[in-house]
Amino acid sequence: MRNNRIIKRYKKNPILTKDDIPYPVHTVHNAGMAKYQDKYIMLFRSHLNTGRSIIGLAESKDGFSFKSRPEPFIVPCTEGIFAQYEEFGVEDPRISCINDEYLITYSAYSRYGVRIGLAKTRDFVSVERISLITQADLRNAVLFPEKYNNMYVRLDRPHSEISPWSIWISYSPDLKFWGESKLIMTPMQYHWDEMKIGPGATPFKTKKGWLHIYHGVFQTMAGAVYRLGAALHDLIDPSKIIAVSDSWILEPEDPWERTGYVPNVVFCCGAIPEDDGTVKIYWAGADTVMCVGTASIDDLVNACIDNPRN
Ligand code: M1P
Repeated sequence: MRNNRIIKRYKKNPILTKDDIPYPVHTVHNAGMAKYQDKYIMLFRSHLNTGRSIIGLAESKDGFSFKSRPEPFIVPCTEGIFAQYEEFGVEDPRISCINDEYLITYSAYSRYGVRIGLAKTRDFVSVERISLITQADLRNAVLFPEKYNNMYVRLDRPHSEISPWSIWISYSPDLKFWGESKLIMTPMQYHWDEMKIGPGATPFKTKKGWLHIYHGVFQTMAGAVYRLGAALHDLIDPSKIIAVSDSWILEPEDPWERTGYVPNVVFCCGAIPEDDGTVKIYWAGADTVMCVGTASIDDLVNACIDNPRN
């Protein structure tokens, strides 16, 4: 039965856990992904045993077997404006490569709420902060890896007491000033993502549109369940959504997805499309470990087009 799933789980999941990290951490999760030179780069979040988070880096030649660097890659800044807004930690990185520059969005937590920080690297050795690109309270920001009308394009998810928590799009000429924001996708009532949705992996190009893997949340009597879904955005205008798969594409099933730091969570911040028409999708199980699976890109596109929601 499991073989019929769109996403085929890697048999040796989980692929990275706290036991693989050479410094003390409590979790390894919510990792942004990129290909750099001949390697897969995983920027993963870890809770420290204070409950606050830092971001580490692991590398792989094959996309399945990862080795962590000896030191974390991004820790809360201790100087200037970033220090004020990263006091409680840095979380959930996503990576987008534009013109050989790897742009990293991450959640910056402080007593003032959660903002989105933006940093860049060219070599995954040094990293430079660019700007805090939102005010509080926004999370789950990811950049498209191409400009549209000469503007950088961002998806994110503001929190609000009023609307269901939805996905918005914004544009920037310089990565610092963002605007023209509008809501482009909402949760669907009495559906697997009815409580809230949020941007997930960096969108990737297919023949039929930008494929975006997002997360959706359903509230049950036993707590929230986080699943993954797929949405197809227009290639010319990414604010236009062509279709959203009516069904989820991944739900918590394995023991390390159903129990852990936060039970019943699969959460994705990165996916790597390959030349053979498949995509490696990386997700965290229960906010605790990292997992990987593969899918045919056509199957994901068809899940949106052949079985769309209204
Ligand atoms: O615990 C599941 C996830 O909860 C939050 O995601 P969202 O903002 O969509 O509810 C985040 O804290 C995320 O890091 C976490 O994995």
